[in-house]
Amino acid sequence: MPLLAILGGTPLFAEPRHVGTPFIPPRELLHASLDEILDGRRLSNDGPFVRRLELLLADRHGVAHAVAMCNATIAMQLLFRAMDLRGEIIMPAFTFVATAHAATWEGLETVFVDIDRETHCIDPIAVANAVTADTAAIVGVQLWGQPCDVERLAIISKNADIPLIFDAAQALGCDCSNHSTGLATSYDSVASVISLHATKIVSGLEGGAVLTNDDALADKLRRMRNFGFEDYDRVASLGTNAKLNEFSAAFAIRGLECLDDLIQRNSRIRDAYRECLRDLPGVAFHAPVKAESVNHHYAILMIDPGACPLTRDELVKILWAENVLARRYFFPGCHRMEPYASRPAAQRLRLPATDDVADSVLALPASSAVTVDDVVLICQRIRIALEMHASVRDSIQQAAGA
Ligand code: T4K
Repeated sequence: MPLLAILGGTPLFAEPRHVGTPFIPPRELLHASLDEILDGRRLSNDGPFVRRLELLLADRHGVAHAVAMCNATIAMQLLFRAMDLRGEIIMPAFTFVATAHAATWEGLETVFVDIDRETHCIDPIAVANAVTADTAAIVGVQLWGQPCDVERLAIISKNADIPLIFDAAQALGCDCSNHSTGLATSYDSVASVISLHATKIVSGLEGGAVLTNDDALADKLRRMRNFGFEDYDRVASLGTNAKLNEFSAAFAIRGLECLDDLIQRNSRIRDAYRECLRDLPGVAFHAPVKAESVNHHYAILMIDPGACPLTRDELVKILWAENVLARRYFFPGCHRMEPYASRPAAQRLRLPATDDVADSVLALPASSAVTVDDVVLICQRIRIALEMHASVRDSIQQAAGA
């Protein structure tokens, strides 16, 4: 049995295994795209690669428009502004903080609601209870690339006549139907935002896009991302610079060409984790409800504090010592981060499912970061750590006291 690194053994990996290792498309193809960009001398401002990327993204997700932007956070901000939202915006607290920041940056009041313990996505009942006369929009987050409860959220949105938006930053390529990113053609005024950040399944180094079937909204967003220009000389409205550059677009196109292979590879990683972690006390591999419609870009463990002999945070330390840089996504929940935590409303806020999930979730290296063989070794170390929990805990406590 190998000696754990936290007990003085050699770390499992010489080089760190990150959760977010970017996928690099084949270099010769990237070089060819770069040459084409350099030869054409069109580097930005709605160039041919951005236009092609937009067509590919719209096609892949079955929507009329994809409006590419410099990242998903800015894309959300522009979307909120383009929709002229004012007042409160309902969203889960269990999300990457960008969801909340984008709304706050645009002057909206975030109303955090709880999540479903199984899916980790926003709880439609909590949403229905949070709707007030001041509600401007509902934001569902497609966490871990899973569609949240789109149907029930759409009913709430329709009944209350409140637009429904999806933060689908993690959901690129999830299912090819319109539900892939939460966008359903049958519901008006709905848009989804995907991310092309370096850590995402398909990356443009940085990047994002708004997906929508609303022609007027797409036109408005295209103007807004380019200083409000309507044509060469005419500025029609307030705008900013949220454009995606040509190299980012080309990088993302090359990634999209590999997307189906990536999803298949991710599924094999998922299966390996699930198989190797079976029967471990208090450790559960998070299974999306509709596995066939998910990109499996994230490998999420749930550590049950009542049943697992080690805490989630002890496991993080053990894994980091092995150079397995597992992450506590998304601890501690947006409602416990600034500027939200010190707001008066936060003192009264009770989000038990969010708090429990945020305390027990552990994201493991997945996707491009690991091979199936790596997964087997990582799980072996977790198994050993649980078996030797008493000495491991002693060692962690001694290190903390030193
Ligand atoms: N909504 C949701 C639900 C999101 O998850 C996100 C982004 C957004 C909105 C906003 O989308 P963007 O505006 O970013 O397009 C990372 C990413 O920065 C962030 O994009 C992502 N979610 C979030 C889940 O993860 P951090 O703070 O955890 O990143 P960082 O720098 O710690 O990187 C993660 C790991 O990846 C590290 O272990 C190192 C490794 N890595 C990272 C980069 C950037 C690499 O190996 N190479 C790299 O180039 O937020």
